[in-house]
Amino acid sequence: MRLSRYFLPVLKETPADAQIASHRLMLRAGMIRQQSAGIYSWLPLGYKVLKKIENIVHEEQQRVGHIPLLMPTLQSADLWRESGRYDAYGDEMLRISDRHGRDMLYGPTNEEMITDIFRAHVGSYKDLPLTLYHIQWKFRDEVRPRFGVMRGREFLMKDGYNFDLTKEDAMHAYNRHLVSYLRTYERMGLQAIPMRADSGPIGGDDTHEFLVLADTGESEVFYDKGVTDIKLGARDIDPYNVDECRSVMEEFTSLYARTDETHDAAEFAKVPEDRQMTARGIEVGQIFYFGTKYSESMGAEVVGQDGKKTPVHMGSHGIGVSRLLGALIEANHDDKGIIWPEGVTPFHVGIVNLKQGDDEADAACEALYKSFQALGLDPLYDDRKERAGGKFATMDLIGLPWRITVGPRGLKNGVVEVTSRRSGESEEMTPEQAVEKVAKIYADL
Ligand code: 5CA
Repeated sequence: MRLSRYFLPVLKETPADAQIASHRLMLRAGMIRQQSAGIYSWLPLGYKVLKKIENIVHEEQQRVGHIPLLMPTLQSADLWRESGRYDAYGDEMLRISDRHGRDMLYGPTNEEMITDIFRAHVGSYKDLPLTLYHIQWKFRDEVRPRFGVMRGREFLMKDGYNFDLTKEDAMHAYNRHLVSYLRTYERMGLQAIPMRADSGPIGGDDTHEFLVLADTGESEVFYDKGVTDIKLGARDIDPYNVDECRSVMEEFTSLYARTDETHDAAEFAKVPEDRQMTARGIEVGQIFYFGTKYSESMGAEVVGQDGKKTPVHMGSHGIGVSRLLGALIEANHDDKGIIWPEGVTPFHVGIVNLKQGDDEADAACEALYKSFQALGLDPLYDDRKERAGGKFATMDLIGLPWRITVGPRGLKNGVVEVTSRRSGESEEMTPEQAVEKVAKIYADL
């Protein structure tokens, strides 16, 4: 993309009503525009990152055998009356009626709808296990929407639902989700710690939230310092292997780590004092096992091996896809702007032409631009007739991890400058070496 032809409405002023860095930076970098409280348009740069995050979530879900589908945002109230949640859900649910006076709602989650799909099409234990998921917009009429996309009213969520014959099978699905979530967050360059939590309106006793530690997080968390040392890394876990998934679950959840909802001071006191940590965290996901709560009330049954009908065991598993942008920026920024991890950056590399209109500089930039494209990479070429300082400030604000600066002086010596956004360090090299260096970084991801 050439910046002169792109739509990047960068703001010069810091928006006064944005209280935290990620919200400020998303507005300033022209990623989002608020349309009403907690409801945003995703401008091209924000939309690009949102799609990258979605793609990672899709890939990691499908890697462990979960199957994508797409359910609508609007749901019939009657489905929710069956489970008893239509009245129980309270004011967070946006209730609408259509022209025929039928009660509808904008889905805050999809347990009822997926259970309806299941009961209509699945009748035998032979079709289990089954995990279906989608990535779809949700609406929750939050009392205090704030911090931009972090606590929106309309937000994008990945929600997945497992159907199993027994509790034991459903706990394997739970553990498998934990493994896939850990990998998903790590691929984005984030550490999200599973913590014992409260299940709220979803229900059930077994639930873990995934928290990214950040001072601006909304949850208070208590944990054993040791949990921050555990990483999934490049381990190759077989998602169908019950013992392997269980052992990852045990490894990641045996040390003390809880949100304020389930915090137990007496248990916490047993953690060695120098390892007792209290901090704040951003909840980027949650997994639940709730047994037969929905299958019993809604009649989602299968015929078992013994020929008898039995309600299926279920769980639901969510990732806050749009919230992740906020969490990523909270964890990766400095006073100049965003610093995208390579895994989610909107463009792989920025090309800054210091002297637009200079034949040699223009030609060198064009050549770099085409070389990156030929390698399947996505460069952003700042080809505007702007001062160098302004170009650098824009690149720093939007946070591309790598920048190549091209100017007549360097070109005289046959070199361009490659700068890391994260370290700020620059290196001179030939344009060919610059392409090779950046291409290798992305190939190694
Ligand atoms: N049905 C279950 C799992 S599929 C469910 O709804 N879980 S949840 O309530 O925990 O939501 C899943 C994730 O969505 C949360 O972990 C959080 O990251 C994200 N989320 C929840 N509410 C909001 C909100 N108002 N704005 C942005 N993201 C949100």
